[in-house]
Amino acid sequence: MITIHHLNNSRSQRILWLLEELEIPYELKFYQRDAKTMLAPQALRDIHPLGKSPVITDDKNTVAESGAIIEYILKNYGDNRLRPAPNTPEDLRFTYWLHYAEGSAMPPLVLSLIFSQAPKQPMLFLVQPIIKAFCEKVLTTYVNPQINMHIDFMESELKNRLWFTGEEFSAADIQISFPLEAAAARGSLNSKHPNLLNFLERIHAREPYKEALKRGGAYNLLS
Ligand SMILES: N[C@@H](CCC(=O)N[C@@H](CS)C(=O)NCC(=O)O)C(=O)O
Repeated sequence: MITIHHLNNSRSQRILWLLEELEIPYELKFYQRDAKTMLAPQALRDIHPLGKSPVITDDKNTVAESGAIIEYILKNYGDNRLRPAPNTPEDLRFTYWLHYAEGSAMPPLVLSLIFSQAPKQPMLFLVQPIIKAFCEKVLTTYVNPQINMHIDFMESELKNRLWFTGEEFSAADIQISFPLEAAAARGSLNSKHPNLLNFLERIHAREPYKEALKRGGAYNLLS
């Protein structure tokens, strides 16, 4: 049976949701972030050297990295569900979004978190205004425009299709949900993004999504 090593309030929530969608039984092992650093505990590094969540174990296999985990689950347990038929335009889009979520959409969101939190860290009183001004500059000249560019792109991609791969819901929608939920939680989505807001509404209404939340516990991407 698949075991999900689940860090609270993390990307791991997507894997619970995927398994709920596929109706595949799984075991959950909970790990708590350090309250100060927000980092995962050593116990998760005992499962995989990077100690990042999600990570799953299944028989002799340990699989890390959300996209790789999704591919592993679909390949071994999916029975062709939640992915388009091979060699179709939808299949190409599926692969694109599966990689895009972590490879392109997440980096500016992570930078945003780092540069907005950095000035709040304890530091010498005299350097604080300099650090604050520097972080502000990085955010306004690079990070925020990048986030907006990605959000506008994703918004336009849902203009003529219901889901990111096409008319059918797929595991790529699960993968892309995390950057979108993070962007929404940090106030980057607004009335200029009706398609993305509608996408979030539709995924939140899915029973397997709700069931995964019940099992995974608190999910607050702002913290
Ligand atoms: N690209 C990786 C990112 C994994 C990642 O950074 N996970 C975060 C949780 S959302 C984590 O484990 N943070 C705790 C830490 O870095 O110690 C994936 O999608 O699996």
